[in-house]
Amino acid sequence: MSAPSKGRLLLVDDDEGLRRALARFLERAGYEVVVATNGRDATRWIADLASVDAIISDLNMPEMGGLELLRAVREHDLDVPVLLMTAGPDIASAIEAIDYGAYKYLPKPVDLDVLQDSVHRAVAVRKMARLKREALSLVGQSSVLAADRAGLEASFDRALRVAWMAYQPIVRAADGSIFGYEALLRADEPTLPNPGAILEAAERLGRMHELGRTVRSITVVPMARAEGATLFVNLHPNDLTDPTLFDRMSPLALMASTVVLEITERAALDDISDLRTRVARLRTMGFRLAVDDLGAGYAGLTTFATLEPEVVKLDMSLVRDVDKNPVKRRVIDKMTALSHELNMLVVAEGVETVAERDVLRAVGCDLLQGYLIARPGRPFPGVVWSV
Ligand code: G
Ligand code: MN
Repeated sequence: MSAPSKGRLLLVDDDEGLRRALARFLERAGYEVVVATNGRDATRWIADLASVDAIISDLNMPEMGGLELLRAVREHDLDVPVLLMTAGPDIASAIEAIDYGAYKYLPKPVDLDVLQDSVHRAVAVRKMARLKREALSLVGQSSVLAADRAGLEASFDRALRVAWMAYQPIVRAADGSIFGYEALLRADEPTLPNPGAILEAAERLGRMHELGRTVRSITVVPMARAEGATLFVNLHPNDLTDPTLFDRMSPLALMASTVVLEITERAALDDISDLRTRVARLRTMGFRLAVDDLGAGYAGLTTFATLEPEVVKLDMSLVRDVDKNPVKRRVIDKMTALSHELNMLVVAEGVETVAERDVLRAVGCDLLQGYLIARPGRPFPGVVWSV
């Protein structure tokens, strides 16, 4: 009897020779391999995806290619990792593949070491997703992250319908006067209880652009009332690939000179094609840019370096207890000085106490935002918020 399989892989390729060679290689590496000759053939497994740990598929195949297969798979299973192999990766298909949650692109000819490593990781991700759902159901939250597409789709649709924007003031550190407002997504949808859950749902469903469009369309209406104030709008890196963001006649674009687009330092910008061109175009349209959540978790500075932002927003984890923590104070002090050298405005986020505010003021932060000043709310009465 051989050792138990490391997992079941569905291998899809119309090239018989390659299919056999890869199957043999993966079987030797300890996996059970089932094969299909094209996307259509692979859909035999659709009803049984729970038993598949990862799919490795060619992109271009007769009858049904890899992207179409990916879409069909995602109708039924949001977790199973799909690795796409292609000889000529092009940007359009890569973007679509990412939108539909492809796990990885593998250039052909496939490097076997890379394949083995990617499959190993993919299967681990698959197992982690299963465990995460198990854990959620243990703590009685199984409904929060619907495992099936239909359920999540319904939650997401409801969230979009009831979405509204809360506005949190950003004030000048010097005198507390209003500089602007950050628009923050809210939706009273119990199965997606916070903006993070809505964002995760959008990612898993490949509906990021739809979410971004909704946010942008409902954001501007109330701001017409806030004369002279700057509007801070959060963008997900994925929004940068949405052509409607660059529409000069959109309501947001028409007020671009009073808008700062925030892009988080938490998510990687690496996958965005033509990033510099896109950023330059936003500037030509009159937008200013901010790096959001600076100092949070992630160590790199790609977003900062690439955007060369007009505004820097220090993450609240850095701000918290800055009055009690000399290391934090020194870091913020230096970040602020450096930002000023580069002509950037510094916003400290998540200010909760008077002691924090006093230190932030002392080290020269220009703008302050946080519960101490005001919670996000509906600041302009008389306006209809839900769209
Ligand atoms: O990632 P971003 O900085 O855009 O997120 C801002 C989030 O932080 C909002 O959801 C907002 O409600 C929350 N927030 C704003 N001010 C404070 C604060 O002072 N303390 C805490 N804990 N959260 C805050
Ligand atoms: Mn923000």
